[in-house]
Amino acid sequence: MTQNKFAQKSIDPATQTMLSRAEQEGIETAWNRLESQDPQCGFGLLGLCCRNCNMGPCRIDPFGNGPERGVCGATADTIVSRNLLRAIAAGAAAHSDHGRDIVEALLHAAKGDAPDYEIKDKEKLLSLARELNVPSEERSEKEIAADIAYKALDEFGTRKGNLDFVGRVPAQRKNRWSEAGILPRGIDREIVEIMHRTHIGVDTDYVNLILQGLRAALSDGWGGSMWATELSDVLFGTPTPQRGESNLGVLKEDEVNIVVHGHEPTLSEMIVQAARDPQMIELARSKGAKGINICGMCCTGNELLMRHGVPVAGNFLQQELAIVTGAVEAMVVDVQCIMPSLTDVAGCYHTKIISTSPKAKFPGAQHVAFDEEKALEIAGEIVRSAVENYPHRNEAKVLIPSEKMEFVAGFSVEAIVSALGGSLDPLLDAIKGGSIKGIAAIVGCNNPKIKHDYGHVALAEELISRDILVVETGCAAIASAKAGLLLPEAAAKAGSGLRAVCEALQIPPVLHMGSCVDISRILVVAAAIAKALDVDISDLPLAGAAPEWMSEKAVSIGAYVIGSGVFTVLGTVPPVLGSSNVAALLTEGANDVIGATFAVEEDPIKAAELMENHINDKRAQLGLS
Ligand code: SF4
Ligand code: MSK
Repeated sequence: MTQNKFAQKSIDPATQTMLSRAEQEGIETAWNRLESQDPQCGFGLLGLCCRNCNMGPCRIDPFGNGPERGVCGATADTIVSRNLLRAIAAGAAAHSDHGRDIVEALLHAAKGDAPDYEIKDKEKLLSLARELNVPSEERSEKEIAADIAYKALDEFGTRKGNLDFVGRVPAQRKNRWSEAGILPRGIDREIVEIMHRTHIGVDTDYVNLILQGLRAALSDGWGGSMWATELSDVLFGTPTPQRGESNLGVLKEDEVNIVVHGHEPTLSEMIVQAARDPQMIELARSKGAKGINICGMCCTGNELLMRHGVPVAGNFLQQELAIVTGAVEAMVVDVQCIMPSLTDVAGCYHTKIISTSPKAKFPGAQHVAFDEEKALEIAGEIVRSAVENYPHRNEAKVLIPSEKMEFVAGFSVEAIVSALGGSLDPLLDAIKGGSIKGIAAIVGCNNPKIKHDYGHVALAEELISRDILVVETGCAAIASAKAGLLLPEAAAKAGSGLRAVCEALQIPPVLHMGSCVDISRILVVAAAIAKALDVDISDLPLAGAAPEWMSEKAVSIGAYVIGSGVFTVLGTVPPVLGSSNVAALLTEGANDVIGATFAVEEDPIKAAELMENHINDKRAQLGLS
């Protein structure tokens, strides 16, 4: 097998090495399974199949040679838009339920039921209290935190008319949402309403359906995700710039390797703490290991690296490959983006897959139920189980790729403001003066339909070379970390204007702003800049991209990003092409309603061109040279 074959699948040498190893060992990966699905269902790719009732399943013939309506009479427009909405509902539910878990953790901590958690960022707690009109004078932090947690819980089925954080958007944007009837009312309410309206015989008007999709997505971006971010900061600390290392080379040959994978920081924070316990380190030594190495994967990795500089072993498509190194004693998973195949891969090694959430169990995995009331004790049990597994490692099977790369991450809004000297003004001045043309957000997953990491890295490099500052989250940010773009030295790859700004501030040209839910941080920056200039977010020289997206969460993200007024380029085609009306609404018509649209472009260089053109148009409209 030539190395070349694997270079078609990923630009990352560590991934190429491990794909080759997996093939030698006869281990199936997502890439193999994608091939085995070929050709994928044409109706599914176009969004033209419906299973919403048992008169179906129905499908519409896109060429007009077969049925044009489902049994109930639903058209292609209805079926495509309903399918899209159900994806948004699932994505918004995933983010928002994560948010709810964080709210509940804060509430438990405030009530004294979760003694291992403390309020790390008191300043942020007080700032939220002011924003939300929670009294703080002569009250304990726990009392304030409990009130904030109750306010947050109210947001899920709110009776107040709209979400609290709608107060963060410029008036122009709020007015647009009101006029379009998409002001998000309550997080759960919008998701439930999608499920109602997409039931057989309810909403069949594709425009009306898509508007509800936008409203539900906004309740994710400005609700569920934003609460997850804000209260994670209160509980675990607001991120500040941290140095760390990324890629599979962070796994250690002579230490107990524990990979924490998924999304929620509640358990992984405790695992980091438990692994630092001298008694646990001593136990590891007694088993022949030199120490305990905690590494992150996907967004759990992002949460930990943002706050502790914990190394990150990889992004979504590397989860199976981490196990193929033969050097992982335990992969501890919570929720979201965990491949069901992990237990099969782990079955070929000594690796334990330990599931922890009652919401996500995996046949073949060991389940250790997480409980906030005994968080550190349970984390200790998990770490101990991994340590005791170390002697079962088969040295003959160990292959850890050498590749690892340093990064600087942890750019919360507060950290960016601090790097700028206390306000966003220097950034605004750089944008007004043209040394930075605009800001691009690159977010989202990996997808084996796109060469792994190529979509992210090529786009980021192209944008910075065009003097566009890049902000990233999720697996996109991990791709940039591995490629060395999260280092201040990467400014050498930027255009002269952006390079000068980065060098003056000692910041990378690509800023890692966190996990998937932390796209809310990007929304906050966008809203703050718009307010400072007294314009709508859609007037700003901003653009978004999801070059390798795959999850329903990414569908919700895309919808709330354009709903917030930011033009967004998708690198993989969403299943909407079965309805020319829906496709036209998303790529053109939406501009009249929300001032932003989607574009689809698989080639990252062409995507950068689209984004720069958009940014230049917005600059011209603002009268900037
Ligand atoms: Fe078919 Fe209509 Fe039922 Fe969908 S809702 S499966 S289109 S009959
Ligand atoms: S982990 S949703 S693969 S970014 Fe947030 Fe990565 Fe996408 Fe999951």
